[in-house]
Amino acid sequence: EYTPTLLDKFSFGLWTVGWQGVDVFGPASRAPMDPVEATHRLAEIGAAAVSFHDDDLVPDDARRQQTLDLFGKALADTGLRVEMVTTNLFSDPVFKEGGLTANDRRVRRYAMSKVLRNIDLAASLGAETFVLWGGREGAEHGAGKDVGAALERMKESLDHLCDYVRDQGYSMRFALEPKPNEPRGDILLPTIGHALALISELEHPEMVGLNPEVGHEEMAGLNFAHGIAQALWHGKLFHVDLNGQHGPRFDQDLRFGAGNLRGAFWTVDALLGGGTDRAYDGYVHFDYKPPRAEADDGVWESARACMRNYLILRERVTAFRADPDVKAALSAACVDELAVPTLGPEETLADLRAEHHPLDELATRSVAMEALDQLALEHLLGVR
Ligand code: GLT
Ligand code: MN
Ligand code: MN
Ligand code: MN
Repeated sequence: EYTPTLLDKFSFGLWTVGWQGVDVFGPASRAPMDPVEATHRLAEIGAAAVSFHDDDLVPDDARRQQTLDLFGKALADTGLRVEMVTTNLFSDPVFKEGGLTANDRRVRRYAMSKVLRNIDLAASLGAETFVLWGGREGAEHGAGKDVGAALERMKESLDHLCDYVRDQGYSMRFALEPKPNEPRGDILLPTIGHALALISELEHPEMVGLNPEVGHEEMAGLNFAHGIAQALWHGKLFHVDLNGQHGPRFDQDLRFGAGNLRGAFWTVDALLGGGTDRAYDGYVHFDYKPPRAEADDGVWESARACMRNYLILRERVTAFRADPDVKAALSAACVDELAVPTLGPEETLADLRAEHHPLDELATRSVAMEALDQLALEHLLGVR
């Protein structure tokens, strides 16, 4: 039990298990990992798919075709798919002041060309989701960035990219990944809500959705389960990055389940629809970093643990939702009633203004939420 199957649709970025442990205070603590080896190991432990940045897989242009041939063979040998691809617009110092929204127009033109080239690669490998994480799209200073102009350039880029995908006939959608800060002091499109608002300004909003990451929302003190529930409601949860985080501090990228465990429980619940039919049906993608102190054994232990923790939490969440005591507690808390429109079909605003509102009763009523939450906690703790 808790053994992943292909139906679980688990996916990992090559950059996750491949992270060498470079951080702000020190160089790599682990040797580079060959993408072919990573693909085989991920298949062995039960992943269904992989994702990558251009720079993870084909950093070296001279060896590009050779690398792609070897990777293609690894995919064929293991049966893993490439479900998502993304472009690194953050490591190269040319992107130090941004990629698609750099003040310097030459940088923006290079960034676009890098994305376009990588979209072709993504399409050739059958990836249907293209993530855009704008880690360097932002600022450290007040007057250094015209935020409105930067958003215009982001819109311009996305409009062109959508046109390109349509013109090529690729079956591919874009997923924006919000993050509040790090590496820039302040990043544009810092949260799920900011990114959703930008999407509504695009020429092809149906082609652009989100790839929210647990830690990124929690760095901003936000409730990730609520964030993805809203994204689902908008039909915009195109992809997801699961990992762990301990509250507002640097981006920890812990394995899924570590850090805010209660948040992870509600995250899995939200992905399963939170008791509604608004469930997520895409790949369950882990974007975490095996801690720098670990050697190779710890890398694979943490990768296995991401999936295992997801499966354990899925079991707990499913048991919580199926528990008759929980169903009774949900109804005591009137959770279903929120689905009933405030105004009845035959009613007018005058009706509700004219009616008697029982304020004393409303002010003193029980909301019965503590009992409901305690049931959730007991399911999470494994005592029910
Ligand atoms: C980088 C970042 C992640 C993003 C990746 C996609 S890049 O590793 O920390 O959160 O998902 O570009
Ligand atoms: Mn168009
Ligand atoms: Mn992160
Ligand atoms: Mn991510």
